[in-house]
Amino acid sequence: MSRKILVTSALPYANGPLHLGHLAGAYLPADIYVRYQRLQKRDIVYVCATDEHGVPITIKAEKEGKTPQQIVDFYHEQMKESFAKFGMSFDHFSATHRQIHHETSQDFFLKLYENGYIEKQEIQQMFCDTCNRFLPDRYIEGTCPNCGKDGARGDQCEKCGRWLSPEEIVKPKCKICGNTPHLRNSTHWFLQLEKFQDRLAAWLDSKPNWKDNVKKFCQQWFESGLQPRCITRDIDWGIPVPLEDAKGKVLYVWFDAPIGYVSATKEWAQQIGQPEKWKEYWLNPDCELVHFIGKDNIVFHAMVWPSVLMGYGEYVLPTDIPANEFLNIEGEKISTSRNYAIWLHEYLEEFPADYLRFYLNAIAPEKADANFTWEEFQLRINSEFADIYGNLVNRSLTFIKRFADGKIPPLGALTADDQATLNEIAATKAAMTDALETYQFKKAQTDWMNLARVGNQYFQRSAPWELQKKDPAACGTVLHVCALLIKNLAVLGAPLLPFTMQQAWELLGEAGNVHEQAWEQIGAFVFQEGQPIAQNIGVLVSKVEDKKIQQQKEKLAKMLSGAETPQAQPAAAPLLELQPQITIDEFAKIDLRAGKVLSAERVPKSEKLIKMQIDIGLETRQILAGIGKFYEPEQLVGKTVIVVANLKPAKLMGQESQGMVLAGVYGDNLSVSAFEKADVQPGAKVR
Ligand code: B3M
Ligand code: ZN
Repeated sequence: MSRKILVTSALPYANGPLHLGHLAGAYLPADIYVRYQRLQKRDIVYVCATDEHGVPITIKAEKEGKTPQQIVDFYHEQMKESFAKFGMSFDHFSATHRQIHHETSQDFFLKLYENGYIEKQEIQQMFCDTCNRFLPDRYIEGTCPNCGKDGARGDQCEKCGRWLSPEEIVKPKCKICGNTPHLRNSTHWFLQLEKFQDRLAAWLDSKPNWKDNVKKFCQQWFESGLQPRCITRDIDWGIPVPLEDAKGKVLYVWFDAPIGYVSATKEWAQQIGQPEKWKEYWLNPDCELVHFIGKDNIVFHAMVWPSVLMGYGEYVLPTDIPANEFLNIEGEKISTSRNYAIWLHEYLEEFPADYLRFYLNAIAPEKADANFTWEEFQLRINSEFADIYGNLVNRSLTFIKRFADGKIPPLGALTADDQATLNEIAATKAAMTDALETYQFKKAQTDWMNLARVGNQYFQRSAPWELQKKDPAACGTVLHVCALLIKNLAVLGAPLLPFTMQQAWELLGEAGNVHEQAWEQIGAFVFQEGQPIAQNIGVLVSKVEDKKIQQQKEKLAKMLSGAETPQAQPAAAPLLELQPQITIDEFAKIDLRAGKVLSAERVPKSEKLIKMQIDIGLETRQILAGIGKFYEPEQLVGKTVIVVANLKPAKLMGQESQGMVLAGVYGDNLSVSAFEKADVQPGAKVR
């Protein structure tokens, strides 16, 4: 019997556009897995939805002066479109504000309530007098009691990952008005998590192959002991708590969101005209349930959600929860609040989806945080995807055009090299199968690239341009072997690079869809006799130009300095020519020192000049710099900058400047170079 698999990706909050961090965490790996399992002809369903409740939505709505409904409708549509362009192959993409989800969530709540896992409790809750309302967890910000960092939210500290309660927050503030909230009585309903602790522990013990990050997280939770958790809220956007004495209360978004996996499956079943079919997955102990998520969602998926499923009874429990770590961009944390991200819809206006799939998967944060850089993106695309894979396809097909009248030539007697090359297909298939089954998608792609590399080297060695003159039949065999490699690579690579692989499939003159082939056939594919390849070959994988990378880098730099809204285009300025070379001795004459800016003020009557007193360890210098259009004096104080300490003093607007401060200058933009860490000693030599 074919394996039954239900796959989910975390439900993105419908409160902003998708960015690359989302993709690398919960979406690309899931899509690769699902596409692979479909080729394996497994009975698989892949669902997702927008997460439309909770304060992430109401905060956004308040900020934009819109209703929550307007916000979620807008982002649902936008995400659906971006996902499709990125090649996400959900069987169904639902939304949690739909009727079916409300009903399903209320059913879960009532069932758990009847089964004795939910209890009512009078609690004290944060109330803001200025705003005259109870404050949901996320409307409270302050210092984390666990790690001591600022910016902890009432529900979780993003710095240390600790799940928090609002009353634990040190120095709490109302996020709307900034005032200090205080406690007031309110009735709420609690999920009795502690009743599941033993069962959860036993269940987790039965999962020795789970990723370390997930297991470690759960371990920590067990050690501190599970506590009852409040699953209702005093806001008016959400799913009403289905109890008589709970008027005005809604379900906590993290209670209803995972249930969205169930309601999305129900909706899918309705839409294919088999409304009961969802039960074949959810109510089937043999179904494999796989949740793809980012690491910030581990606790909800590995502890709370399984408890809910256990409390209901009948439901299957997660088989695996492959959680990914985070993706950073150019060494910086992605931050939607600071507006530092690469937005998917903007990326897609500039580059093909498969380029992003290729690069993101090449650096996937499977075991540790990963770092996206535009330069590495360009390098990986140009020197691997284009130069190795793209080149194999282009040269093979071009030669088939030239030497074989555009028809795949027959396979003649095989040399040892031909045979050895063909054998690599089966070896790659075996390696990729193992990698894909165990969520090692990065490794699967490396294996795939290696097969393309083998093909490219084989082409080079076989030198068909010479072989054609000496032995046209042997040349035909070489080209046939290359075409076979391309055909097998297309199916092997279809989960990774769905658009390009379909194009390659068509270039070979194959009919139909590469995604409808069978993994089983890999290694056994043949060609029809004299199969004509496509008329127009073109360039399958074209290179990424420097100019486009430069533009993207500037865009990010502007975001970081806060000068850029995500939509606006950066202006390109020409870069200055390089100067003639100097020797190391000449360079050593420039005495660069770390200097701490003690004070700064504008020079009267000058728009540009700022006068600073800078401590360079041995003495304090007065330095005037033409940076007044880019900085306010107070932004400079406290910064440790780089000073040219042995520059002859000069007079500017009548005042002496005793040195120079280094800055990056590009077009009409300028940024002072400063040390990231505050602990650089003034006077330290800069080399
Ligand atoms: N919307 C959190 C997030 O986007 C949340 C995931 C729900 S999965 C059930 O990270
Ligand atoms: Zn307030």
